[in-house]
Amino acid sequence: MDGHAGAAAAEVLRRHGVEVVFTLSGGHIFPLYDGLVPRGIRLLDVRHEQTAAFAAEGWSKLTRRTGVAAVTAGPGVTNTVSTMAGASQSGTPLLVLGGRAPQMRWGAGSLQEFDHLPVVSSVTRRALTPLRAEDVARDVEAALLAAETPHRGPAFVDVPLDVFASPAALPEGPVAAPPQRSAPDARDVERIAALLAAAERPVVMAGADVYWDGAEQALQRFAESLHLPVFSNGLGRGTIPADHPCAFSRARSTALQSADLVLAAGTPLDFRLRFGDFGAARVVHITDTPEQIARHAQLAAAASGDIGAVLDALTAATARRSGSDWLDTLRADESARREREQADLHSDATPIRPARIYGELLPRLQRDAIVIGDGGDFVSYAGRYVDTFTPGAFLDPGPFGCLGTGAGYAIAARLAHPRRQVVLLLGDGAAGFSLMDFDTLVRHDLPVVAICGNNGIWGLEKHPMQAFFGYDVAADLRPGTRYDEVVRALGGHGECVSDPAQIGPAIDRAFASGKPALVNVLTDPADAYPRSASLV
Ligand SMILES: Cc1ncc(C[n+]2csc(CCOP(=O)(O)OP(=O)(O)O)c2C)c(N)n1
Ligand SMILES: [Mg+2]
Repeated sequence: MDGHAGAAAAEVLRRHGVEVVFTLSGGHIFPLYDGLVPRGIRLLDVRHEQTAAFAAEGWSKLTRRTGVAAVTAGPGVTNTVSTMAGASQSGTPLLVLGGRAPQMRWGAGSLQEFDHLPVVSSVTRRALTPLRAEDVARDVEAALLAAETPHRGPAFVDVPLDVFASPAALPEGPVAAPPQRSAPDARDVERIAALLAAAERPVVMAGADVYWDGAEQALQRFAESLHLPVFSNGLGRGTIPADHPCAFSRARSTALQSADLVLAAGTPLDFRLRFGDFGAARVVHITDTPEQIARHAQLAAAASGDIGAVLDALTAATARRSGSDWLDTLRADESARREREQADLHSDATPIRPARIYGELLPRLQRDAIVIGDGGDFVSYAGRYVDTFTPGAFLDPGPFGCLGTGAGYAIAARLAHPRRQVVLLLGDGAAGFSLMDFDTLVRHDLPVVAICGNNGIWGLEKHPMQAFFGYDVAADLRPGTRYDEVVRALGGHGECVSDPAQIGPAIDRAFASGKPALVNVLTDPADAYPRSASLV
């Protein structure tokens, strides 16, 4: 059967290069399936809609193209709301297609009848319900464009079942594309160039939008030509390879303490960046759209536009700086801090310290390995220790911080990059959100290696609650739970480790198994990630 609105929607996806749609079945979206199958667009079916949505979001983050999830009416859609909220905060293009109860009986109480738009409107850039079959293709394309137009984000379309199944012509003619980006304002560029030329201790913070704008080469030219130290966060990691002479990570606090200029490119000035307050340092904000420029911070200057174009303009406009003393100072600090990590990375303590897991994992990681973090403290250690050398290779949940991204992101990573290592770092608490979707990894033959830092607690909550209140509640999990046996029962490979010397061999066996694998490492619940105490 073809020629219905489901086929028209599928044809829009095909014309926009969509290769895979992440889904969990429901009758309301059968017409869409029926349109996707003959077009060769893969349907990757999961065990929970949150995984479908996280997989689509992960696909976007890995490929810089819009990921698509299709979910059924009512609960199928509401199960994707957290993902849309996260994608809207992190500016990740995402299209969620929802089923919807039939329009002809709207209000009469059909199964799963629910008006999604009021719920999803605040977490999407565009949310549409086409009520005529001939409008479905137009609305799906409009949603895709809204998702892809900077600053990007999620978009949503739900189609009533009777509309989806009604006859509709296939879209024809030119495929719509997001609007051209405007060049940065020349006066903004000049002002920032003057600040840069005058700065003695400038610091660059590179965030996700450097990646989204494909500005990694421009960033490196900028850093090299002006001798600028670059730190990165979130998806900005890897935009400058960790071993680049201008790339730093451990020296961050030293750099921010002594900096006289902080130039944040493509990242919000949020909690990860001290809300844009760096003491005496002047602050410059470079964003992909004017709306992203921080209103809460005191800025010395700002510029917006295609981030690669802004950085290239700054490289051209800024008088040459020598500045290598500053780089040398930071390099010495960076190296000393890396040296001091060695003891923890090789600690023989039992119970196992989480850092030891990284001491074993890092030498086993290939340069372009994709590392995914889903958890609390265990993933904070990943953020500290894992060096990223290629763009789009370190996935964290972003500033929204939603637990449960793990299996979805891992599914997307294995699909997007079939030949690269995919390592999923899971807290034991986080594991509970998505472990059942190891079934999806097994059914679709998507081998990834998960390492579960199993401390038997919600560590990132337990330790701070102790620190603030002197006791804790609702923060304990069962010690030693065999998450590895869960994965085995689902058809994957499982390892359980409590001896530090066995971590490395277990990781090796997990990679060699060629199956979705989980290495369950029982770690010390007393080990708390050292962070400054603050509830805000
Ligand atoms: C969906 C969701 N629920 C709750 C939280 C709050 N939260 C953040 S970290 C964390 C603890 C995570 O525990 P675990 O995954 O075991 O990692 P650990 O800190 O123990 O290493 C919790 C509950 C959250 N960020 N997201
Ligand atoms: Mg835990």
